[in-house]
Amino acid sequence: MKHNASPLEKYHTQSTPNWCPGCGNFGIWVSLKNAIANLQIPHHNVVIVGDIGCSGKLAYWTEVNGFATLHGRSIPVAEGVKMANRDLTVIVVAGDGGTLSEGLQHFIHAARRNVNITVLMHNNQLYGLTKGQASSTSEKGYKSSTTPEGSYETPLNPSVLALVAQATFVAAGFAGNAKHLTQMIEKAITHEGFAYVDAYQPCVTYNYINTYAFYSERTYELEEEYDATNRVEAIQRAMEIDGGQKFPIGVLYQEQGQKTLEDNVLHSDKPLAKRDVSDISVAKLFGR
Ligand SMILES: Cc1ncc(C[n+]2csc(CCOP(=O)(O)OP(=O)(O)O)c2C)c(N)n1
Ligand code: SF4
Repeated sequence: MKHNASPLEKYHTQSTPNWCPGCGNFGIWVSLKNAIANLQIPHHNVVIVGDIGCSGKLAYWTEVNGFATLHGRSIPVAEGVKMANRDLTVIVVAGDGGTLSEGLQHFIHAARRNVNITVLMHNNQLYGLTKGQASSTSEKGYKSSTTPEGSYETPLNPSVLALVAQATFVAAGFAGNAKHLTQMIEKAITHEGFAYVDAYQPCVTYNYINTYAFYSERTYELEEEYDATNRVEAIQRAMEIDGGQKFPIGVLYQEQGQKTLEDNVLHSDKPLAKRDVSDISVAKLFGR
């Protein structure tokens, strides 16, 4: 590392990000590094599970443990990592395509299982890596190679989906407001249970609708007196984005004290990976 390295450079691998200049992924990356640094989690205790896409490449460039998975399969891999070693901080980085199309079922079931992982969704409202095709969160009218006349499908609302699937933590942030997004990621990581962060991420190359200016004009921070323990109110707030005009950012919902998947299945705080297996035999499974 250079002697004048910035505090976040310790999280850089030897490769340099090849995101397009100005891409919102940079703001999300800074926020994630800040959050890990602020929480003082040792590098070796963090696992970033990257989906396929511009978003998932974040895992290549961050100097913690990384796992590159298939498109839409980052959540089940993250669940497996957490179940094997519950001491690890497990963070999924994935796009709206991987999370809400290819991997939609995993998103819903991980939420209701309350597995203690963070899903950080880079929501650029399109398929970035494959050149801007419409995704589940694209605005109606969004034109791309697969929607030349403009998308006619109603976009999914990811936070509402997470809330209906019984997620115990749901927050939203904006890549152009790294200070706030850092706080959201910190709260998600420290939450005991499934945590979802919807990060609004401008794709400067393909998305001319959901730009930095679009979000700067439309995002607002939830008021101090907002009650984040009321799921119905959270759903109502999350639904504000449906008109494409108002985007609340902050912790929409948090429910503490629910058992996690690890609590329910492992019955021990000791990670599976660290248990003594010397007296366990699999011979019976093979009929011996
Ligand atoms: C199962 C599967 N379907 C399709 C692809 C092709 N593919 C690779 S990246 C990508 C788009 C990724 O979009 P998204 O998940 O939104 O992430 P982004 O690139 O926008 O960050 C697609 C369709 C694939 N690799 N695997
Ligand atoms: S295509 Fe879009 S999402 Fe992908 S790196 Fe470029 S600006 Fe970012």
